[in-house]
Amino acid sequence: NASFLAQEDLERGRKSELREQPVDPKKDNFSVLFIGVDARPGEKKSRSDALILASFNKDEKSIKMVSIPRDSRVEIPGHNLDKITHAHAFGGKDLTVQTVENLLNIPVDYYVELNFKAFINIVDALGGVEVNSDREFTEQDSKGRKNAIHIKKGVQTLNGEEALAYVRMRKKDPLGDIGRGKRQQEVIKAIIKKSSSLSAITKYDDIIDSLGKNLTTNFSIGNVLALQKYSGSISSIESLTIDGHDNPINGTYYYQLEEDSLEKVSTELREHLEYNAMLSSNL
Ligand code: C30
Repeated sequence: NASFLAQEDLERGRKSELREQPVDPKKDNFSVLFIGVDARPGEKKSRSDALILASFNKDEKSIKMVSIPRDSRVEIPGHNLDKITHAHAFGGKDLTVQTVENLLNIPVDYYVELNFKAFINIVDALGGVEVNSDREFTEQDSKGRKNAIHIKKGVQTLNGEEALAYVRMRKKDPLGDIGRGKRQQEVIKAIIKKSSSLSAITKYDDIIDSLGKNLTTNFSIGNVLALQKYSGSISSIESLTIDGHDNPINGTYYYQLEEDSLEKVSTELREHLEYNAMLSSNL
């Protein structure tokens, strides 16, 4: 396979510190953290604008996803309480992964870090994605041209630029970054759906070749091809929400995640990964 995939292990190596063994997406349940950045992946000083953790259960063929709002006030290892978006600026994907593991007490087995360009290329290579917008709005395009993108209300197929605008918009939604997180999850679902309907495996080579350094991941090419087979058999994709509320502190806007809700989501994801079961079987 001649495709180039910017594969990069985390500093910790293949295995999460919360795992006894590395997981193999071909035969184990696993988790993936999607990290959307407004920079080149690997550039450490940038913040992350989108953080979505997904768990995959191989027997149920199901996926659960949760968005972590970027202003969530959380403990960043070595940096006390701060916005989770800053974990990336302090320590890139490594610290972002550690922060999410620490917050939810769940191993993050894989990450996919991508920027605008990779996102646009993926959506375009798939021939667009279908969404159902709950509102009509205009948004800037990737070059910063104001109101260059027009999203209608209702079901429509978005190309790469349109899909990017769809997942970036927050100011015209009363739910702000929370509403934006929902649109991001909707688009991930649409991408999974669309990619499963593609028969030609060469499409994947095209996609991977188009990514260059705009997407980095610790999945191998072999993993990605295995996942592509998986995508056709996914039976359900469920969205979970961590409840929270606005919490400005000394003039800085933070989002306070609610402890009960955090606990509930953590438990649900752990069960979905059968993470406890795996630990006890190793005792
Ligand atoms: C391994 C492989 C190949 C595959 C794995 C399998 C799968 C399923 C792969 C799928 C991978 C994908 C495509 C995952 C999707 C993950 C997502 C949803 C990524 C999101 C897109 C992305 C790359 C980055 C995040 C973009 C976001 C959310 C925001 C950045 C506002 C400022 C100050 C103003 C500014 C204003 C707006 C839009 N902008 O956009 O503009 O920086 O947003 O809210 O920070 O800025 O506020 O007031 O200056 O104009 O309102 P932004 P902001």
